[in-house]
Amino acid sequence: MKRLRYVMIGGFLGAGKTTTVARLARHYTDRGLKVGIVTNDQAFGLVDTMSLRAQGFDVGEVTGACFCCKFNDLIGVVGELSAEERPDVVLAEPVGSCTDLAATVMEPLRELYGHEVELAPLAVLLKPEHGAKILGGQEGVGFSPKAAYIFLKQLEEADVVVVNKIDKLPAGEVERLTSLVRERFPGKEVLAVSARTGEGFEALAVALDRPETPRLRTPDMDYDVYAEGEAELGWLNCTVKLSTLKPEATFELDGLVQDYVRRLAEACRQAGAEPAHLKVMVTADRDSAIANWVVSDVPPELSLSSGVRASAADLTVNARVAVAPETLAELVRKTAADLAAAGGLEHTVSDLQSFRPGRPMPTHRMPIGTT
Ligand SMILES: Nc1nc2c(ncn2[C@@H]2O[C@H](COP(=O)(O)OP(=O)(O)OP(=O)(O)O)[C@@H](O)[C@H]2O)c(=O)[nH]1
Ligand SMILES: [Mg+2]
Repeated sequence: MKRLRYVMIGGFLGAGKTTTVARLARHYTDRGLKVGIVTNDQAFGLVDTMSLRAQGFDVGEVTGACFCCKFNDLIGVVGELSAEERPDVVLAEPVGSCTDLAATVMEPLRELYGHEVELAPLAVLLKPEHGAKILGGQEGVGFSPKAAYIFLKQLEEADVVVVNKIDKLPAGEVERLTSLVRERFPGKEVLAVSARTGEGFEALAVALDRPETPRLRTPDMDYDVYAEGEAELGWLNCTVKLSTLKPEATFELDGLVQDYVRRLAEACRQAGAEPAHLKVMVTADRDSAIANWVVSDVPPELSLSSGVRASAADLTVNARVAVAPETLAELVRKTAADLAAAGGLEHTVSDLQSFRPGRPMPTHRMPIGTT
């Protein structure tokens, strides 16, 4: 039987993994391949799963911890995606604060499931908003060096580093980021793409079609620094239900989700809290819109517009911000109340989970090569 091809797209929070996964899924589907997608989060209630399903993709999710700590769940979810018809390609998006994937996910997949699964090279997206500062050794990144350690470790273990969002980078910035990556990681393959426009995707698809690059050694990984870097982030998922007081009254979904994210971004800014990624999806029946905030010095944006009005809607809030989770929960609740008051809406907050990610405890960590 032909082996299923496992394509994992890593990269920091807000780097553009889900946007890339959706574009690659269309690329493979257009070529007649059956595609399955696996999303991943520390909590449940994922914007990524909802948005990819809304685009018509077959999506399974691993929730509650990263792939490495829930390796058997990953295998189970891939099995479920194969229940009716085995996918040719599985696109997997790990949690954006997760690293050491080569030793904890790829090597175990090869060792234990190599007869069923074939591995594509590990592509890691470089988030330019934080990457330029971290790679350039600039002060005021907004995160401590421990979170920056994770960012750099993700790039270090990549077979191919992919500078994303080139559509919005000023002239010369792609070259600067590419040389910063090459200086730090000599010999690394670096590509440049826009997951939004599709620029550079032919080269990415070619790179992903190659056999996996043989790895020579297990990466050095300081799990204390990794754990402390991850725990710097407040992590919050919840749902906010909103409805007009009079059933005949309506609001714009796009305006509502933008207003919420702008207000929450402003509240985080005032608390001095750097976002890794704040994403909020609004849904009413089958319509949805998404607003995102990925770095403190650039305002939030609408990444998916619905163009519709409704009298009731749900906001799914996924916030990963460098602030205490209790503070984040307060800000999320208060912003929901303020939004409702300003629009004359009723609101309820439910399914709120807020925490600092726990220490990563991989199911497997397998040595690579001979060292
Ligand atoms: N301008 C531009 N924006 C992009 C591009 N790719 C992604 N984005 C935006 O960056 C934000 C984050 O994109 P996602 O695809 O959700 O990023 P992610 O890596 O999946 O984020 P997490 O799952 O939270 O780690 C969204 O606002 C996207 O629209 C791109 O190529 N160009
Ligand atoms: Mg994502």
